[in-house]
This record gives sequence, C-alpha cells and structure tokens, in this order.
Amino acid sequence: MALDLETRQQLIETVRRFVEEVCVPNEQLVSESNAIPEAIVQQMRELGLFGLSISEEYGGLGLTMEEEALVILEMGHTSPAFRSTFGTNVGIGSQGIVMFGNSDQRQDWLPKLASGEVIASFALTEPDSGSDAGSAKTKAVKDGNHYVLNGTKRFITNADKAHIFTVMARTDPNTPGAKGLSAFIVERSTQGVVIGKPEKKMGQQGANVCDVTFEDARVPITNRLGEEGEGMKVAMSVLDRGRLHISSLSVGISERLVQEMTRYASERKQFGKPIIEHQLVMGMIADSYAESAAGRAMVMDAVKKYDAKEKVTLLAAATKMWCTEMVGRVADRAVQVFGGSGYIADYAVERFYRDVRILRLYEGTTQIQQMVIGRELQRMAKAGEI
Ligand code: COS
Repeated sequence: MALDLETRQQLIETVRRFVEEVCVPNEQLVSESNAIPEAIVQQMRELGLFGLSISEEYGGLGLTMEEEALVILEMGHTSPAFRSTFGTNVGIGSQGIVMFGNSDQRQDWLPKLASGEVIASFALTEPDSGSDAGSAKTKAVKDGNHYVLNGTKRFITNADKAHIFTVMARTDPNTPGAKGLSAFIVERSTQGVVIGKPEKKMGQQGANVCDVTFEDARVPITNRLGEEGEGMKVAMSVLDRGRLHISSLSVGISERLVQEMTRYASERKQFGKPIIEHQLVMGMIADSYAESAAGRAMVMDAVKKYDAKEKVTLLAAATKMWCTEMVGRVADRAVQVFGGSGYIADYAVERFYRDVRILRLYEGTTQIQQMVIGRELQRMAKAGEI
C-alpha cells in the first residue's frame, strides 16, 4: 500500500541525509578500497533499504514502484556502488521470489532478504548467452526430488556476497530457445556451486561481479520458481521492473552531475568571468539539466503506470534507453565542463564517467531496448492498437 505523503517525504529526506552525510564523504574510500564499509552496510539495513520492495508482511517497507524510484533517485546522488549493495535484494535478485514464489519460498527467503541478512543475486547471463538470454545453456536435469545443475553464469552482480541466486537454467534440452528455460532459487551453500574471483572493472568499484559455476549442484524441486518452462517469463518480468529501477538510478546520477558541473562552472573563472557565463559552457549545462528533467518525468510516468498494473514492457524499455543514454551524455559533458580536471581522479566526475558506462549495458543493452520497443510497436500495429 502506498505511503501517505508525509511519511513518503520523511523517507526521502532520511535517504537524502544518509546519502549526503554518510555516502558522499566515503565515495573516494569506497572507490579505492573496492568495498563498502560494514558500518555503512549496517546503516543500510537499519534504514530498511534492503527491503524497499518487499511487502510489510515479510518485514520489508512494501514501497510502490513510484516510491522505490524516488528512493533510488536519491541514492543516485552518490556513487552507484552504494545502491548496488542492496539493489539486487530490492530488484532482480528478489523479485523472482516476490512475483513467482509460492508461500513457502516467500516465507523462507523474503524476511531475510528484507532485513539484509541474506543477499540475493540474479543469474541469467552466461559466457555464450548475453543479449540472447533465451539461448542460455546451463542445464537443470531432473533426478528424483532434485534438479542437477551444470553450467556457468557470468558477470553476476554481488555474487561474492550472495547467499542465494535466482538462476535461469534449461530444463528441456529438446527446446532450444526461451521456452526450454526454468527458474530456480539456488543456495550458495549447495555443494557444486563455485563462485569465481571478482572481475576487475572499468567503474563502480565497491560492487563486484563474478562467475558462478554449477558442477552437479543438486537443487531441490521445491526450489523451482513457477512451472517448468516459465524461466524466461520470470526473467523478463523481473527485468521489466529492473529497467525502471536502473532508469531511476540513471536520473539520480545525472542530477548529481548537473550539480557538480553547475557548482564548478560557477566558481571556475576563465577569460575574466565564471565559465558558466560562457555560452558554450552554459549550453552544455542547460542541455544536461533539460535532459535529466525529461528523464525524471519519464521515470515518474512509467512507475505510476507500473503501479496501476499496466503492462510496461514498451515504456520500461524506452525509459531505460533514454535515461541510461542520457546519463552517459551528461557524464561526458560534466568531464568537458571540468576541462583537464575532469580527467583527474580527485574529482567525482571522473569516477562517475566510468561508473555510468555499465548502465547502457546491463539489464539489457540499449540495442536490446530498441529491439523490445520495435517489437512491441509492431505487435501493437498488428493488433490495431496503434
Ligand atoms: N514479461 C513477461 N514475459 C515475457 C516478457 C515480458 N516483458 N518478454 C518475454 N516474455 C516471455 C514470454 O513468455 C515469451 O513467451 P511467449 O512467446 O509464449 O509469449 C518468452 O518470454 C520468450 O520471449 P521472446 O520470444 O520475446 O524471447 P527472445 O528469445 O526473442 O528474447 C529479448 C527477447 C531479446 C527481449 C530478451 O532475450 C532480452 O531481454 N534480452 C536481454 C537480456 C538482458 O537484459 N540481460 C541482462 C541480464 S541482467 S544484468
């Protein structure tokens, strides 16, 4: 149920203070140490950030998508690694259980996910199956009361910390595409689950991605999410929602970058006046502000429709495409406004420039969003809806 407006405002202000007072002063430390200090993770637990999207019945805050987006917009005002710490519990790691779990599965996991005691990751991508998610090769072969999993998942966010994984694996070897996949909750403690070393990445230090390999990992039948063959439906439903979450994050970061460039350009003087008064610089800042504001409006429209139970596949893809591309342009302009200083690691814009690059790649590349948009529009045209 939606929060009343006063409670909602209080929540947003609490998150804003947390970002300003705790996260922003620690950005450099997180970047250099490649870890979020445990004391900060504990504060996230106490604030309820791990349980934003999990209903109150299971100990979460039970926010609507609109409320979640407002919180994530605030979290975007600092390094995205902070958001990533709890992001998989709020989004792609938990939502398979929220949307498709039976009552036992929900009871077993949602309270621990909401409190942050347990971390969940989403395991869809594989070495040979990225954008073509339906081609996943990880096998799940039924054997008595278990499925035996074999295969490798790649670039799995938070895998190093995760206790459970939502894994998409092929239960029907005779059906090659999306229809042969099923979804499972796999516990990290299962024998045969091997977590690889964290990858060295371009940005977002403090949030790790690793391979997860299954070597004859026996997963109880009771851990299957939904029916056999519903794995792609689980993954895509989770991703429709995840794409709105990533859009909110992108807009939040663009707002921070507009703030950074405006402040810098108001202080920095060249040719006898603050550089913001030079029209070519002013233009970069104005374009960034306008594009960021457009992103915010798009996110707000999409999340309200999501909460109204409208199908948002088309809008979520369009919003993700716009917001992630937009923040890429804004980050590029921020570096440009900072000039040579923007290339120096002492300035936050250098770090954000690297951090935002992944947003156009994960949870569906821009080209996949274009494909989803194109297909949806074509479907609507065939159905006479457009
Ligand atoms: N919501 C619910 N179910 C959906 C869905 C959606 N938005 N989109 C697809 N499905 C389900 C449907 O059940 C569909 O079956 P039907 O044909 O019976 O309806 C099934 O999934 C297969 O859909 P589709 O035929 O569209 O699958 P494709 O193999 O053509 O793949 C794309 C579609 C490309 C859109 C998909 O593979 C994709 O999103 N790829 C990107 C993957 C990604 O985001 N990876 C990031 C990993 S997380 S960091």
